[in-house]
Amino acid sequence: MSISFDVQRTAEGGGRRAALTLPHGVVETPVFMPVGTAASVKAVEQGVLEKIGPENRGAQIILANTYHLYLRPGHELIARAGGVHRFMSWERPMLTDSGGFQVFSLSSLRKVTQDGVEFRSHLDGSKHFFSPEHSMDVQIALGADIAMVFDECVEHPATYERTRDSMGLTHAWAQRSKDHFELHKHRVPWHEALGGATQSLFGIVQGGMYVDLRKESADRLVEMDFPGYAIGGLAVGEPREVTREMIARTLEWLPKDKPRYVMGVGYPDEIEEYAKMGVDMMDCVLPTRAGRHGLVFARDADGVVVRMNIKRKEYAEDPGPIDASCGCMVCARYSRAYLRHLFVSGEPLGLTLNSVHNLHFYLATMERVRADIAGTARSHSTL
Ligand code: PRF
Ligand code: ZN
Repeated sequence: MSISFDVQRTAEGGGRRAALTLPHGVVETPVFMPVGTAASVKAVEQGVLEKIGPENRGAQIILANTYHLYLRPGHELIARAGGVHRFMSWERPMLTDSGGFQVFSLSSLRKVTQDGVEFRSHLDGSKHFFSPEHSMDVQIALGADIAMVFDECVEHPATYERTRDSMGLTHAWAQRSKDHFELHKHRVPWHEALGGATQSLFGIVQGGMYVDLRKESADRLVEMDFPGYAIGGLAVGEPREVTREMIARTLEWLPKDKPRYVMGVGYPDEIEEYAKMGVDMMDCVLPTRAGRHGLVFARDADGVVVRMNIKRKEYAEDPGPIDASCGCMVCARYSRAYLRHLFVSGEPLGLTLNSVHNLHFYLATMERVRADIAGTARSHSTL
């Protein structure tokens, strides 16, 4: 079987615990997916990635980017290496984003037509063209467990007309993505090795910050019948209450028996909040990117999330860990003073240790939410 989603418990706020079974393993949701843009979670080695998080269970699923891997080293090279799992030696589940969002945020001189997007590489300025069909071919060659439809994430702010037109394009591209994917999905590098399993293609709801467009987008995608749905176009500069409102409304219109994924969020308290509302999957560069900038997350005595800047002078002789309540391998061993020294000295190890701690913090946050959902649901059902 290529995908199944088994909801085990739903709590009062809408949060649910489920098991998402994919060709490369089972993912317990709600889940946070570390971002491994270029087939690497920056500064963190796969062996470490398999051990971070509560009880050393590691990251359950990671994300990679079609746009980056297509440009370098090339999807055909990765297919010849056996697919992205084997290429990077990561045997657990993976998801690839379609390239749509990255083309819009990273490349220059884009020309968007009904057919697709012409763009210049952020690496060398070379010209390329992505269509829904091409994104599917690239994602099938890469061979993640979950592929995403090719979409357009409208800029923020955008007028109603601009957002409606962009959403129309996204819907046409979603149908074309699905049609092409269904025809060619058996070409995934591990098709035969994994007993005829294939990738699963998720749809992406757009519609900007307009509730009626969001509803239209959700309805349209549900009609197309995907095995899972993402909510895209959020966390693009809008106030947090708007993000929450768009997620809350959109969740109502998406099927309860399929995974729901909010793309590119967020701060630790946000991922906790959205998971409790019923979001099953999230990804974000924040824990790793912040770590590489010397920002580490911790909880104060009340459990409230705080951000620490490890390079601050006040930590120069601080013998304590980043967060005494954190169970990660960094907090078990290294002092704030040492981490500050590494960061200030530009030692690569500093970037690694900050990233490992932050990823652990995110995975531990999600583990707590999963436990909370189980607890709430239990007490609720015994009332
Ligand atoms: N579409 C795709 N990837 C994304 C987004 C989107 O809208 C976002 C929006 N936050 C992040 N990543 N394909
Ligand atoms: Zn830690």
